[in-house]
Formats: sequence, C-alpha cells, structure tokens
Amino acid sequence: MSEPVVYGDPISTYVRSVRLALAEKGVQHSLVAVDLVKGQHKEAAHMARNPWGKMPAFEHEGRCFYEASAIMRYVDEAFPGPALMPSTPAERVRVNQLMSVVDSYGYAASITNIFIPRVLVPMLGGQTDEAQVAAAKPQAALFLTEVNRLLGGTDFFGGSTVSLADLHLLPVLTYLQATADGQALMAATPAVGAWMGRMNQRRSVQEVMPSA
Ligand SMILES: N[C@@H](CCC(=O)N[C@@H](CS)C(=O)NCC(=O)O)C(=O)O
Repeated sequence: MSEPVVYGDPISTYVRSVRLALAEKGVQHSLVAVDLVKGQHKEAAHMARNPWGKMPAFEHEGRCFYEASAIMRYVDEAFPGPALMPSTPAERVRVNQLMSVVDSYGYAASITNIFIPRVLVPMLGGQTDEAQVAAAKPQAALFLTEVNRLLGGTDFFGGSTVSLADLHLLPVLTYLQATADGQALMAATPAVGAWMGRMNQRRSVQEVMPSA
C-alpha cells in the first residue's frame, strides 16, 4: 500500500487531527508543506486540491480528497492498526456528535474568534479585536460545557480507548488553552483538563504536536 500524502501546515488544527489519526494507526505519511501564514492555501496549486482554499488535502493511491473528518474516517477504515471508532452505536454517536460540534461551533469560537485574534494577529503585527473575543467567550464556554458533558466519566470520548473524536478535539483545545481567556474558561471543566493531560502523554501527540 502506498504512503499517503497530507498537504497542509503542521500548525493547522485540522492538519494536526489528520496526522494524529495516521500516527495512531501507525501509518507513515509525507507532509507537503502549505504555508498558512503566507497564504499558500489560496494559491492555484492548493486550490486545485481543495477549491475552498482550506487545509488539509489528502492523497492516497491516486485519490485526492479533503475535509478533515472525512479523511480521518478514511484513514481509520483504509489502514490496519487500532480501530479509532468504537464498536457500539451509543459510543459511535457520541464520537460523531463531538466531531460535528467541533466543526460547527467549537473551531469558530476557540480558534477563529479567540486564538487567532489573541495570538496570531498580534504576532503578525496587528491588534486584537476585543469585541470579537468578548462575543466568542459565551460560545467557547458552551463548547467546553458540552465537551465536558459528552466526555462524561469516561477516559476518552469513545469509551476506554482513543477515538477520532479525541484526535479531532485536542488540537483545538490546545490552542484555546494557549490563551488567558481559554485558561479562565477551562478552569470550569477540570475533567477536560485531565483528559488533555492523558492525551498529551500519547506518542502520537508528542510526534505531531511536539511544541504544543
Ligand atoms: N471544513 C474543513 C475546515 C478546514 C480549515 O478550516 N482549515 C483551516 C486551518 S486549521 C484553514 O484552512 N484556514 C485557512 C482559511 O480559512 O483561509 C475541514 O474539515 O478540513
């Protein structure tokens, strides 16, 4: 079986989630760098891979496709290694719901409207839009409340072993936690902090997110 290719920037949360899934399966891959800060994802070469100008894109055995959660499900099904989806419908619905919550609400609240204005914009010489951050905080708080509720008393979102949901969520919460606003919000959900501690012990996380 040929080695898959991930196109994207290693700092991107969605690129990280796909690479975490590959690492958990024990699948070697190559990463073709697409610089997020330089805007290379809007250049023709990448737009040909993903016409929405987003990363990652993924290539395997002559097929090229995009959308992180679809790629992650493909990785889980196409390669040998530990299953990253649980076996019962009740556990699978929790994994699928959490992944959808990340995509539909959590990413915008945590990354677009808190991490980027707080960290990336000042790093590039701009000024944080305080109104944008303030408006996002209730959404981020709700996101964390739901993450905490879906985790319940379990070690991982799919139950006792790591699942795609854990890998989809971790890069987003890692960036949220890198902001003072995120840390203040996360103080209300210590079980989520403990889950992050468990995740950060994993070899896959140390390989894919070494400085996180
Ligand atoms: N729905 C897409 C979202 C991907 C996405 O938003 N990626 C971010 C990086 S983490 C991106 O490409 N941002 C650049 C932009 O929006 O211009 C997926 O699941 O792959």
